[in-house]
Amino acid sequence: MYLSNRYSYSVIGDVHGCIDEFKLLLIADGFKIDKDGLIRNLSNKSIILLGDFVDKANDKKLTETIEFLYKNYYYLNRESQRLYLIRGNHEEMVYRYITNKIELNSKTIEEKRKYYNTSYLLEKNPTLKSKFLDLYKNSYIWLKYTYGDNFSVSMTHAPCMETYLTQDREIAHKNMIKSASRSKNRGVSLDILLSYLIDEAKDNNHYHIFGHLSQPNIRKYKNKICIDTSAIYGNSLTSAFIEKDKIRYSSIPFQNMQTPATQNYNILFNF
Ligand SMILES: [Mn+2]
Repeated sequence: MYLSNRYSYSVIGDVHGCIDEFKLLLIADGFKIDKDGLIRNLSNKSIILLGDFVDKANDKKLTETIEFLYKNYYYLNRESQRLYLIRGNHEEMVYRYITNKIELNSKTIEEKRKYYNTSYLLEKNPTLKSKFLDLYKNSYIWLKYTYGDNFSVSMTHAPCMETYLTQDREIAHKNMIKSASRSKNRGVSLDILLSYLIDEAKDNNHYHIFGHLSQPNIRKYKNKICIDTSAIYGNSLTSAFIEKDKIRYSSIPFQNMQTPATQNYNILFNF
């Protein structure tokens, strides 16, 4: 979906239930949150979530995140669309589990337990489940912003090959939602696993911003930018703010309002 450049955009990386950091990041980007939890002070600013707002966090924080997004989705988009959701692999898998699109066997039950804890929360809370399903159905696979001939930003949850980027075939959608699995390629460096990112990177201002890869900081090589800075792993939540033909970044450190998840970083553009 193509975005109007009459607005500026706060593009936010993988939230994974980090609702406290998410609200602080919105405030850092000039928004206000009123006592009813509604996002205010928009002027010409819009918000884009890059996907993976569910899983890894605890039930309380996941509930708060879904409620906050749902409420603001309908509040902010009442006249024109100002809050956009891009679909991440976690939304996709939770959707498939809670709508019985995954055949349950010992392997899929183990994966559900290990990676997709939001599924259990939604299965015991039908109201929250219907809100999640509504947000899921309203999510985009890709968004693209253009400003003049020499500046654009394509946004997807996962990094992907250029042949798939902003394409609307099923295989392209799959690749924009999830890249090669790190858990299935343990010990392989990301720069080898995703070598196409380095091969296809260009020194121009046609950027691809993505999340998904949980990094220790913003990772940038030429026009390829990863803004998943591992909030739920105790690091920080990052936004890329796009205004005209400029991008600036803000980060909010993990606030210790919940137990962080653990992982080892496998660093992208590690050269
Ligand atoms: Mn992801």
